[in-house]
Amino acid sequence: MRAMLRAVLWDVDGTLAETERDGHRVAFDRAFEAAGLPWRSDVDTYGRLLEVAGGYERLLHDMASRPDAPRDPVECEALARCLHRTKNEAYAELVAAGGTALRPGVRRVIDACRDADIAQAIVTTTSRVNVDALLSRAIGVDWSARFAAMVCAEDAPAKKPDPLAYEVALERLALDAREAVAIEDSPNGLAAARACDIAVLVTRSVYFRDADIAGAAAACDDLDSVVRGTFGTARRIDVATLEAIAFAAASWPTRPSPRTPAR
Ligand code: XBP
Ligand code: MG
Repeated sequence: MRAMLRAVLWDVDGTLAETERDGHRVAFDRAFEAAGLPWRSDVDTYGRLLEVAGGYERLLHDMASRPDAPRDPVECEALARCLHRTKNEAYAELVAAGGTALRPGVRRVIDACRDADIAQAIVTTTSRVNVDALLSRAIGVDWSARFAAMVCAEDAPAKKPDPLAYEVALERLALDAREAVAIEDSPNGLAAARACDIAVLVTRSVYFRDADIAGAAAACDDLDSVVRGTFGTARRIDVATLEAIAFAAASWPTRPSPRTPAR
């Protein structure tokens, strides 16, 4: 079956920029400090928490093991909401100050896809305001003109590895899974896209350098690096490489849709 690449679906955190290590982690610490809390996350500790997708959910998970966090669930959730809000404000300040540059090759591939008339979408568990803060700074105020669809936490409250965000993206783009390639950095993101039968290129971020990425169609250290996959090997990611990834993945057996009960 000949696959035609019609869309590239971009994860945000870890894929476009190292926003987890340099953005959200630092912003959480600033929120803790502003609230007079002694909690801090060093790079490794925060990395372990990334197993939980969603900043609010991650914070609640972290608070569950902190002896000085409120024990009452209502109090705990109220504090987490307040800290998460402050974290997002601090995140906006950090990215506006240029603390989270795009990863190598990201801008080049976004522009190449635009020039080749390949649709692009944002598919992320972070909220819209955070995507806007990051891309306004990294690309410019007109950044959203490059994207045909944007699926954020507000659009898909069930977070990766739940496939909802990718389901919504395919629906909004009116595309079949085999017409898209997702670019992801994390096992949760990979699982979400694969559950929809979308071919995934993994660009390994600092936190997931050694993660298990079984099921990925191809992988690279960043988009300017050598990429290897079922299609073969290429010097770096460009439109031809993305097309080759989609083409090779099209011969894989189709997976049942996650929302379609198995017969
Ligand atoms: C990664 C996430 C996000 C961020 C924090 O999203 O799990 O939750 O860590 O953002 P993705 P919020 O890799 O899908 O881009 O605090 O807004 O949740
Ligand atoms: Mg990610």
